[in-house]
Amino acid sequence: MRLSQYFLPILKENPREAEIVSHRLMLRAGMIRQQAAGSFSWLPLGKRVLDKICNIIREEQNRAGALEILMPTIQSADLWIESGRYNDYGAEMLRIEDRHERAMLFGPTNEEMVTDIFRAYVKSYKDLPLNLYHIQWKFRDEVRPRFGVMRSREFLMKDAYSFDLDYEGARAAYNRMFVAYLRTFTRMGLQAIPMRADTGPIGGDLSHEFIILADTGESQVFCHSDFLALPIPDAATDFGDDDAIAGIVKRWTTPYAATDEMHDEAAWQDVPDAKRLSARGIEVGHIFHFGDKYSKPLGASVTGPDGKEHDVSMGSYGIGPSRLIAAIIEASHDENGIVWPESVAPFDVALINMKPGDADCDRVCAEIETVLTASGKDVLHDDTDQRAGAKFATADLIGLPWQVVVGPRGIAAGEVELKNRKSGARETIAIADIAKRFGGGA
Ligand code: P5A
Repeated sequence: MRLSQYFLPILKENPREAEIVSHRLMLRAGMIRQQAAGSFSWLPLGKRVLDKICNIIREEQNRAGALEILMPTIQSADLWIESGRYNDYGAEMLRIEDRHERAMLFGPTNEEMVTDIFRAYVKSYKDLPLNLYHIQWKFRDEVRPRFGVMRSREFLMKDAYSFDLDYEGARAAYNRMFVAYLRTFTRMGLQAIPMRADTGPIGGDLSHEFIILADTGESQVFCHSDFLALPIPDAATDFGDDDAIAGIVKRWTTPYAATDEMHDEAAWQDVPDAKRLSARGIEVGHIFHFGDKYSKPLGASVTGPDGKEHDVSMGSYGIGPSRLIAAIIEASHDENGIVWPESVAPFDVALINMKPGDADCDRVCAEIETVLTASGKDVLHDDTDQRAGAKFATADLIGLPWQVVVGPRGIAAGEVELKNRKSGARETIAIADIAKRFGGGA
């Protein structure tokens, strides 16, 4: 992609409204634009990151056996009246009336709607377990939308919903999502700690929040430092083996970890002083088991092996992809800008032409772009006539993992400069070796 043909509205000044670094950098790097309080447009660079995040989430949901669907954003109030949540949900729900004066709402979550899908089709325990998820926009009229996409009113959510015959099955489904979450966040370069959490308006008796430790986090959290060294389940994890999955969850729930609301001072005192981590945290995922809270009022039951009707046992499992982007930036930036982990970077390489218009520079840049693209790398080729300093500042700000700098002097020696954004390390490399260096052919 040539920068001269791209849409990257970089801001030179620090936007005054941004209180935390991720919000400031997302605005400055031209990733998002605020449209109203807590509502944002995603510009090309931001949209690329959002898509990468969603793809990682999707791969791990699918690996754990969940099936992707897509439900509408606008819901009828009827289902919420049936479940009993229509009044309980309160002012956070955006209520809408259509032209026939029917009560509608912009979905803050989808437990009711997915239970309605389930009850329409599934009648036998033989069709279980089932886990359906979607990645869809939600609206919550937050009292205090703030910190950009971290706490917005309209935000993206991956929400999965599991259906099982009994508690044992539901617990296995909960465990599968728990393990899928450990893999998901690790793949994004994050260290997420599962913590016992309050269930709030979703309800139920078992819930974990997945927390990224960061000074700008909104919640106070308490955990054992052993979490930082626990091994992450690998890609070969067998999600069909309930006992193995339960073993991983046991390991990840044994050391002490709790959010403020669930904090138990007595248990905390049992953690050795040197192992206590009391910090601020960002909630990037939240999973719930709530049994028959929705299946009972909505009549979602199946015939069991005993020939009797059973209200299915359910759970729901959320991740905030839009909030995740802010969390990743909070965890990975420096004074010059964002430092993207490779797995979620909008492009892999910033290719910087130091002298556009110079025939050799233009030719070598075009060749490198072709070669890198052929080896599967996404390249943002800065062919603009900005000053060198401005080009470097932009490349650092948008935080692509690699910068390839092409100038006339280097070309004369058959070389270009390669800079790693994270370490700052620079090396000169023969133009002929570029493809090999990035994992492509000779
Ligand atoms: C679980 C899936 C639920 O809504 N129902 C379906 C359950 N859980 S939750 O904890 O309320 O939200 C899930 C995740 O969504 C993100 N999130 C937000 N992101 C940005 N702005 C917001 N205002 C916001 N609210 C929730 C979080 O990542 C949360 O873990």
